[in-house]
Amino acid sequence: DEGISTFVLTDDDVRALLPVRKLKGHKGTHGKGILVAGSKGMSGAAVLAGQGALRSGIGLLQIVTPHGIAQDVDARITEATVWSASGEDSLNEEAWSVILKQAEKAQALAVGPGLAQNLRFISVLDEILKTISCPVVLDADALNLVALEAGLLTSRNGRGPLILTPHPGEMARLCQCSVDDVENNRLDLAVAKAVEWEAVVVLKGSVTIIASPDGRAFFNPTGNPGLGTGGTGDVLTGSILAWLAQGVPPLEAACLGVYLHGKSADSLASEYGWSGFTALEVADYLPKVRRGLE
Ligand code: NPW
Ligand code: AMP
Ligand code: MG
Repeated sequence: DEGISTFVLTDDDVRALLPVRKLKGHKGTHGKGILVAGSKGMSGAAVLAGQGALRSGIGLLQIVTPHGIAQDVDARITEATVWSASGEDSLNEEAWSVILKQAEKAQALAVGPGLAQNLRFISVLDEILKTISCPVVLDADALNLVALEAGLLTSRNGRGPLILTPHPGEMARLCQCSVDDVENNRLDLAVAKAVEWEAVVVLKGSVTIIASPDGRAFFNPTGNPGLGTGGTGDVLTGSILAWLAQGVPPLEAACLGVYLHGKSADSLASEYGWSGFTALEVADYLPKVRRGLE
């Protein structure tokens, strides 16, 4: 559209964004990220986001998840540390103390995959938006909860950088419109909301749009319908968390995460076609596509 500067991401763009590892780099220098995710029946979302982060090279991953599933998540994701926080089936407002304590020592925070919609968690989201200074990614149920509380995104007094990763259904809830309204107006809506919310908006779908709060938009050419299967969005959230933790700036971390996630699915599709590969496989393939770009 007129007035909106648009770009199509390329291999060369993305190669230039990849962080370079130092010979003496260690897990501390590779960045610590906090993932707030999971609830009863959706512990898999925490595991998938966690694998997305680990396969994107995060130094240290700490998962905050409710008491009722913490043991399960801990057992299924060997490399992460797991913090059991307040709430039996889903996190409640008392989880804030654990999140704040962990976030003080982290480079990035991601909230939402499989979180469920416990209304008592809304106050925690408010605190996160107002007090956390590191970059924050909101996805899935964090977006659904934010959508229930008008003004949460616009009253945050610009703390840390914010990245939102809605699929069209979540974007419709955030904008209080229909999925058709979103799909018929993807570019304008993504950019308008990125500017309004002062956030990077990753509007997912068959051509994901990464909209910057400065009014630019980036189209992602990678990915295929094989990604239309449960858990792939959770993997993307973990991957973006990892790039942020490694010091990639917010807009660039979103572009890098989206592009490599799609390219991983494209590599899997060359073997399997457009169906039947899984979200976990998309995560597991990420280092190979990254390596292919270097
Ligand atoms: P429709 O049907 O077109 O009107 P929800 P969710 C729309 C967790 N997960 N293009 C579509 O609307 C997540 O992390 C846990 C167009 C559809 O009905 C969340 O916390 C897993 N429309 C929670 O589950 C694995 C699209 O949105 C609706 C669209 C709920 O998340 C799975 C569905 O969205 C899952 O990741 C598109 N491309 N995409 C686990 N293993 O633990 C979506 N829509 O109601 O927000 O449900 O995305 O499944
Ligand atoms: P979620 O709905 O949160 O699990 O996210 C789904 C992921 O799959 C997002 O990264 C979407 O961009 C991607 N995706 C879904 N359908 C397609 C499609 N037809 N083509 C490319 N990517 C897709
Ligand atoms: Mg999702």
